[in-house]
Parts: sequence; structure tokens; C-alpha cells
Amino acid sequence: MKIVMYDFKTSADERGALSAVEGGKDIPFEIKRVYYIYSTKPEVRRGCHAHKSLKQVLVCMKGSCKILLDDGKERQEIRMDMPGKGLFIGEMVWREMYDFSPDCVLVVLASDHYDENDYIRDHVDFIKAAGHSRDHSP
Ligand code: T46
Repeated sequence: MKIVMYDFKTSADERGALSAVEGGKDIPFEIKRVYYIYSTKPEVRRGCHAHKSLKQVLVCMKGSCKILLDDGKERQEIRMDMPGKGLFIGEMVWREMYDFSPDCVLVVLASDHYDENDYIRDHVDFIKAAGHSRDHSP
């Protein structure tokens, strides 16, 4: 599976650091929604679903967590702990997030508004659907 990780433009000086992300430029979609996940308990597993058409970029702003990506053929684990990097997750990729540090803040930039109908929450349904889908990496 091709893992796409963006290195955002970061300006660091004696005051600290600033990273910038521009929709449609630094990431391959216009940003329609931003949400963030925090105060997640270390034993918790979040996600456990795929999206039919949503594209997202995940940025771990603080702390760390792990992300499992599954395209129906391969599974890969990615550790997230750098605020200047963004993990792209395209449509039809199963994702699970776990091993959150107590201070973890995971920010998600999304290509569309929230739509419960875009979720595939059953892994068997996902595997069936993924068998008919093409590679969606940018
Ligand atoms: C994803 C991973 C990375 C909203 O009202 N608006 C929103 O934009 C979102 C994302 C969620 N919600 C509500 C729906 C649920 O009642 O927030 C609650 C928790 O959502 P959920 O259980 O889907 O959260 P995660 O962490 O399992 O998954 C989320 C996203 O839903 C999902 O798209 O890819 O983060």
C-alpha cells in the first residue's frame, strides 16, 4: 500500500515554529471541514471504518498515536507524532486509531462535510466493496 505523508512548510525561528497547510495546494483537496480528537483514553480504539468518498489528512498536533491503514489487501501501521507532517487517507481505506498518548491532539482536514452515509462500519462489507475499487492514492 502506498502511504502518502505530507511535509508541511514549516518556519522555525527563535520564537518557535509555524506550519501551514493550504487546501488544494499542499494537500489534494479543498478543506470543507476540520475536526480534532483529544482526551482519548490510551486503551481506546477509534475509527474502525472506511469512507466511500471522503478524503482526509490527519495531523498529530501534540503527543502521539498510531494509525492502522487497511486497503483490503494490505495493512500498515503508522506512528503519528510530528505536527509538521500530514497523513493522507483516501476513500475506501479502513482506518483504526489507537495507542493515544494522554496529551494527543489529532487534527483532521476533510474534503467534505460530515455525512454518516459515507461511512462503511462493517469490515466484511468493506472487504467486499474494496475488492471492486481501484487505487485512490494521489
Ligand atoms: C475518521 C476518523 C479519523 C460529528 O458530529 N461531526 C464530525 O465531523 C465527526 C467526524 C463526528 N461527529 C460526531 C459523530 C459521533 O457522534 O462525533 C462523534 C464521534 O465520531 P466518530 O465515532 O465517527 O469518531 P472516530 O474517532 O471513530 O472517527 C473520526 C471520523 O468520524 C472519521 O471520519 O476518519 O476520525
